[in-house]
This record gives sequence, C-alpha cells and structure tokens, in this order.
Amino acid sequence: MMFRLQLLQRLQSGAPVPLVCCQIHKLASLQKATSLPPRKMQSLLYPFSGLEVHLDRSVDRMQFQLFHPSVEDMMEAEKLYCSSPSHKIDYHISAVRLDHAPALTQPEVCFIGRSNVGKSSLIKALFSLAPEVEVRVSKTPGHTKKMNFFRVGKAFTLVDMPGYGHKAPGDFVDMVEPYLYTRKNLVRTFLLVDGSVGLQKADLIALEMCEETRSPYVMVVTKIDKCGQGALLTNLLSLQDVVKHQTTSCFPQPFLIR
Ligand SMILES: Nc1nc2c(ncn2[C@@H]2O[C@H](COP(=O)(O)OP(=O)(O)O)[C@@H](O)[C@H]2O)c(=O)[nH]1
Ligand SMILES: [Mg+2]
Repeated sequence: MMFRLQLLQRLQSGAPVPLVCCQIHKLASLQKATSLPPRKMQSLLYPFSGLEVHLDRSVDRMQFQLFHPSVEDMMEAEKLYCSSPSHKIDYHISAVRLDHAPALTQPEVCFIGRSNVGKSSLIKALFSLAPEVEVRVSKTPGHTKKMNFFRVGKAFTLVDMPGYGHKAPGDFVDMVEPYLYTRKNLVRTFLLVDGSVGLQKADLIALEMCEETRSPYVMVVTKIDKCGQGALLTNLLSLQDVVKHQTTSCFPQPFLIR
C-alpha cells in the first residue's frame, strides 16, 4: 500500500519511476509448472525422462531414477523456499577467508564447481519465489571470489562457493578445501559440472577432494539445455561410469538442471 502511494506521488510529480527488479519467473512455482501440458511438465520436473527414450535397452537407468519425488513431495519441499516473516530467506554474509565464515549452527549445504558452471544461477533459481534475495550471476568467469552465505529461515544455510579452474585455483585451495574438511555443520555438498561439455580435469580434481573429505555429496549436471541430446547423453553416461567406479560418498544419481 505504502509503495503504491509513493508510486502515485512519483507519477504525479513526474519523477523517474524505479524499475521493479523483483519479478517472479512465470514457471517459478510448481503450481504453474503443473498447469503445463503433461509432456512439457514431465520434461521440466523430471528432465531425465525426455532423454531416456534415446537410450539402448541394455543401458542401466537405475542411477538416474533412484530419487524420483512425487509432485506432492516437491510442493511440500517448495514451502521451504517461500519467504515469510517467520521464515525469512535472505543473503546473510560473505567471507573472503575461511576464518571469516560465520559460526552457524543450522545445517549447511554448499555449492562448488568450476567458475561459470552455474552455481549462482542455481541458487538464484532455488530462490525464485523470493526474488528480493540478491544472488549475483556473472557473465565473466571467476566472479565469485568469496563464500556467500544465504539463510533459509532457521532450516538451513546455502553457501555459494568460489569457483575453481581458470584463474581461481588459489581460492579453491585456500577456501573450498579447508571448508569441506572443517565445517562442522556441513551436511551436503553439491558438486556442479557442466553437462554440455562433460567432466573436465578440474571436475575430477574436485571429485577426488570430495572423496577425500568423505562427506556426502551430490553431482549436479548444469546447462543440459545447451547441447544436443546425443552429446548430453554421452556426457551423462561417462559421468555415470565415473560415479559408479570411482566414488564412494557420491550419491549415485546425478541431478540434471537447466
Ligand atoms: N544455457 C544455460 N546457461 C546457464 C545455466 N546455468 C548458468 N548459466 C549461465 O552461465 C553463466 C555463469 O553462471 P553463474 O551462475 O554465474 O556461474 P558460477 O560462476 O558457477 O556462479 C551465466 O551467464 C548463466 O546465465 C544453464 O543451466 N543453462
Ligand atoms: Mg557465481
């Protein structure tokens, strides 16, 4: 109401009207997604389903289908990402060094991966029903040089970690590795890899590090919209092979996102 009044006054005075940047994406909520035609909804909520038809019968699909939540379960989970006075979602703090990281007690999950793989975009997408939370997504690699902490009420904290590879190996050694080893409230690490280019050397180094820390982690495959389905399937199958044969603490199912 207050905002509308101010807007009216500005319009009447001829002053420039600020652009409202907090727009909610048209498919941000599950309710909107479920109003799509069935096939579109299916490919949006279960991205692997569209790829599966191209696979030979002999290929083991098990690893892509272990976690298959119902729409009702997803709707329940979505409530966590809706901000309210009693459940505030906000940017908390940034830290340039591990000893600057806030001491928090709630469970924490972190997002790691090469620069430009889509860490900040994923967090921004998770917060799409709370668009007032500012998450910076960059056009230039190596932008995030800090850890950024976001609070999801009292439920948990999300941490956007500095990217590795390219120009940022220093940040990785200085921050990401000790963070993974020492953060007591860390419950899950999400290791993001670019599905349009497949596993890179730097991804394998990160994977090895996650294995060494023995903390449970999940592979998230980003940019699945950026290449053809054939190339994506080739990349996914080789990733599946690595997860199956070279990991012990990795959740067997990669999560596909765009
Ligand atoms: N096509 C496509 N582009 C993406 C996707 N995720 C991120 N991007 C783009 O990749 C660039 C880097 O993303 P960002 O989230 O800043 O990466 P970060 O360095 O890992 O945090 C941005 O231009 C994003 O718009 C995706 O799933 N598909
Ligand atoms: Mg970033």
